[in-house]
Amino acid sequence: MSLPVNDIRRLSDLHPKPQDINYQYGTAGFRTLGKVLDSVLFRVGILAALRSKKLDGKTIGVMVTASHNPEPDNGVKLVDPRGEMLESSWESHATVLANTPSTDEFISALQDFVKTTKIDISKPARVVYARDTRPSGPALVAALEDGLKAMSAEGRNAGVTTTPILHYLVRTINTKGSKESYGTDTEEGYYTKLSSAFNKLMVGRPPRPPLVIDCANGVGALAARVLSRYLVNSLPVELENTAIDTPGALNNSCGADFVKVNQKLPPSLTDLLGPCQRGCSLDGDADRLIYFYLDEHRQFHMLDGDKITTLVASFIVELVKTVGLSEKLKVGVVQTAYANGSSTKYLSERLPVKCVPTGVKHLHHAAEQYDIGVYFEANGHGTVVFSQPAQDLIFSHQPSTPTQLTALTHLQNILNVINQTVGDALSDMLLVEVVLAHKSYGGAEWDSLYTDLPNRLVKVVVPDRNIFKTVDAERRLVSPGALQNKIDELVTKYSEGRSFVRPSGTEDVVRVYAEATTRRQTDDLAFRVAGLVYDEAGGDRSQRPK
Ligand code: G16
Repeated sequence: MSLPVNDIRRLSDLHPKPQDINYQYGTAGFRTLGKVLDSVLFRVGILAALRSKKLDGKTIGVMVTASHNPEPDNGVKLVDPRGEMLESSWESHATVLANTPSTDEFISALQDFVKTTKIDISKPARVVYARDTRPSGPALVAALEDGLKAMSAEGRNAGVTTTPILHYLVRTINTKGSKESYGTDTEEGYYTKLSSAFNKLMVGRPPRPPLVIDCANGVGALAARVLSRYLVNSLPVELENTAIDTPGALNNSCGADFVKVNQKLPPSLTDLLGPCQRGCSLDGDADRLIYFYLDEHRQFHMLDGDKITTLVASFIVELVKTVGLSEKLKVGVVQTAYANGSSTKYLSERLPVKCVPTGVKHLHHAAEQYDIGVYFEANGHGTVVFSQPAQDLIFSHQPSTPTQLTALTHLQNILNVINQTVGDALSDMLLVEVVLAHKSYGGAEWDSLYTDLPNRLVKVVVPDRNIFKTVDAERRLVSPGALQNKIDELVTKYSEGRSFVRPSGTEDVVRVYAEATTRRQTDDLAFRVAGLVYDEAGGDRSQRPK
């Protein structure tokens, strides 16, 4: 059997590739302005069908979202059968196929690809897809559906939902009826699984003050609203920034990325959050989570992905120890270069810690090397993964004392609260709430585990970010030229100074991170490094960061 060339040609002609754009499957799939993604979505539909055929008809996921990016952006990412990110070797194929200029060249690239990858076209193709609330979403989904139609793939439209729910659906569909079954393959199955485990964990805990959830005016608002109905007796929540139909509102002065980068409350929450009250922000597709609280003087404190790692990893280690399984279940942590130096120091004194490049796909794979791997990027994107033997042990272990039995039951329920497929803001939020309730912590107690070094993230717009090449988990630059030496020299002038530079994989910018012992020094270091980056990349002098 060969590719349905006539159908592909007819439909591909409806989705021509713009001539002057070069697409790249980056940190989180293809991501750019929504209005230039039509051909990409059509081609991704075909690629998803081929990926499914290659994997013997397993269901592949496609999520249409640009997550934390501004509303005019959109994007698309593929999800592999266990709910994980697309295998990295296929990312370059995706980039090649998205960039072939004409329908004829696209078809010939497809034919080569099918041959070299040894794809059996006669196999079935199954794809489940969803989108976030962006206005460009419906047209992009229609283009994706044309790609599926061209391949006669079986498509399941999961509608408007969060990225993590789509990942959950992929895993549940593919494990249905097997001994690795992950739950019921519906949204309701997702809410029921997470909330029933959460509700069990909250039995007997004192009532919690309401949690304010900033939904970034995105799809998380819809999901949080549904989830809250399952939590009426366990967690009171107040949903804010839920204006999913207001043009321009998505991620605008709100959401997890805004809070993390600006290190302040979304202005819309200023009058809502009371002293000592905690809140959290989701991002545009609800896969990132940042917590915060106001102290008694109404001063803002952020609890980011590093703080979540510390809280969650410590709690899991404690439970494993109480159950008596410390020798058999090794807990480890994965971070990126963005992790605050204080968090890495605190964690490394207690647990194995690994540093990998940015992108949950890198963290996820590294975390899978542990029995229980806890990973969060500082930006709040992360989860906990349990190896299959670890899960089997947790569900088969026979406790010897009532205390062990209680801890084991908690561990089992925790496993079900966690969405192990990918970072999931709502699942992570429930996990954090469980730990806070069990430890009787408020924001201040949680925050006191270690003190963050002041840190600063700066974006630099340069003519070509691709000239920036990194090594050592993105902590060092090898290109351009002598820039790394200049950064090294600068950093020595700051007490506990650290800074690194990397090209973003989701925005057309270069990112600069800096930390030092004081806020002033940190800002100074960040802006000086940004200036070096700008000069080295040949930027226009008048736009140089100050
Ligand atoms: C995506 C990735 C994250 C990454 C972030 C920023 O998040 O899934 O792992 O940290 O982009 O990446 P970069 O610095 O390369 O732009 P999201 O929430 O936007 O999908």
